[in-house]
Amino acid sequence: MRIGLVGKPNVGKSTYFSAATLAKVDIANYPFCTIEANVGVAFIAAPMPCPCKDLRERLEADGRLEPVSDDDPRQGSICEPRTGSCVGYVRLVPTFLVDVAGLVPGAADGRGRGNAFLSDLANCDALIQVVDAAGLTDIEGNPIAAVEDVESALKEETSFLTEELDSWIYGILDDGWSRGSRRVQAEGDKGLTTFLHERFTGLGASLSHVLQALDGFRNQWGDLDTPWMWSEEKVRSLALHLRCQLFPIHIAANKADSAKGTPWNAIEANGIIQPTMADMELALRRADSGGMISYSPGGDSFDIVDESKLNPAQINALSSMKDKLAQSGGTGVAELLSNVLFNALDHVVVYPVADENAWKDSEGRILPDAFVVPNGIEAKALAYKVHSDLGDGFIKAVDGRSRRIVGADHECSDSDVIKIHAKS
Ligand SMILES: Nc1nc2c(ncn2[C@@H]2O[C@H](COP(=O)(O)OP(=O)(O)OP(=O)(O)O)[C@@H](O)[C@H]2O)c(=O)[nH]1
Ligand SMILES: [Mg+2]
Repeated sequence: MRIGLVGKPNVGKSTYFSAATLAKVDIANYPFCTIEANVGVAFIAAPMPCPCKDLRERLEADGRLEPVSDDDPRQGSICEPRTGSCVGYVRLVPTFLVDVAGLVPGAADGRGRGNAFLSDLANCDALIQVVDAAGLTDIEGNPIAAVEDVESALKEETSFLTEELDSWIYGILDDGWSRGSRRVQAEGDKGLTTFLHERFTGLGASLSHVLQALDGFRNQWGDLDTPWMWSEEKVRSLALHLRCQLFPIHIAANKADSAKGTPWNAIEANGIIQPTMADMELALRRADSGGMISYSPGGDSFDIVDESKLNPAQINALSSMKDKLAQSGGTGVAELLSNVLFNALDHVVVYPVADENAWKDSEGRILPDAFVVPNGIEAKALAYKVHSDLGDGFIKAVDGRSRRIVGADHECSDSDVIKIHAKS
């Protein structure tokens, strides 16, 4: 999974990116050979407790494991994650985050980084547009004063990105339109569906994206009838419906700590809108990895490890952050990523194992892998994600919780533990 951060200059994209990808050293051993400069790995808490919680309960009940001790640094977790970490059964799973620079007017016409910018966006599974909800600076770098002005600036900013995407998609559509409409003449509605699907696979379009976009379009315009006669307005509207499917845009209303009121309520988006405080998240994560405080991303509070080691300025800064955090219920940074990944994209976490009883891999490690996959993924498709050999040789799978044998089309759900049997 790849989530792109986009927005005009100075809104806090890089701050958000650093905060979200700043992992404690002990969890940052993700094995990527090459990773582009603006790509990082964010560790996100799985929505359900790690299955090592159930495993521990089972082992304790059998008298094979002592109950958790008060001073257990892992607060009961007994899994051995190959990537990420697990403390108190909160399993952290990796996702790619991309800081996509270069949102300037006219990208669709090749201005700025132009098509390079747009294809960066197309490579992402979801987009988060970071906006400056405090109105600290306008396009020229001047502060915006009135709340209504911030509201209209936010509306302008968000519609600016969607309009850029709309014109880009319109360009692609317009380019092949005569061929597309000929296919409708020859093959009917089905022709248009196939044409759109082919035309936009490069941008990640699935058949269901296209069908849903056409549904929305039909609701607005009625039957598809004679596309070769359509006005530019009508083709542009189809582009808009496609964009809503291909690029749902979630909004990080950043700098919420300095915002007057809740100007983000004025924004309309076909995605999640979440107030965020990226620089506070960055400060808290740094203080946490420096051992000054103990803070879990997404938390609404933190503990100071040893107050006697801090100077008065540090204590002041921390206590003011603590107040703001309590008021807002968290910085919103981790929460937004988690909502995008698990709610908007409807993904779940599945744990493949080699031993369905002990929930270990072939080397005896407990629940080493946590895969982020589409909800309801079939067992065989999961096998392919683990290894192509496992997919090719797929025989059957075993549900590690019920110990039931299941077939290739068994749909996996959140927090499943799955053993895959394959011919070797
Ligand atoms: N008050 C406040 N300031 C923030 C917040 N997040 C970031 N900033 C500040 O906003 C300024 C710009 O942050 P960057 O992360 O560099 O912004 P950017 O969007 O990456 O900017 P470009 O790379 O120039 O496009 C910095 O001074 C940050 O400290 C926040 O949540 N609250
Ligand atoms: Mg930046």
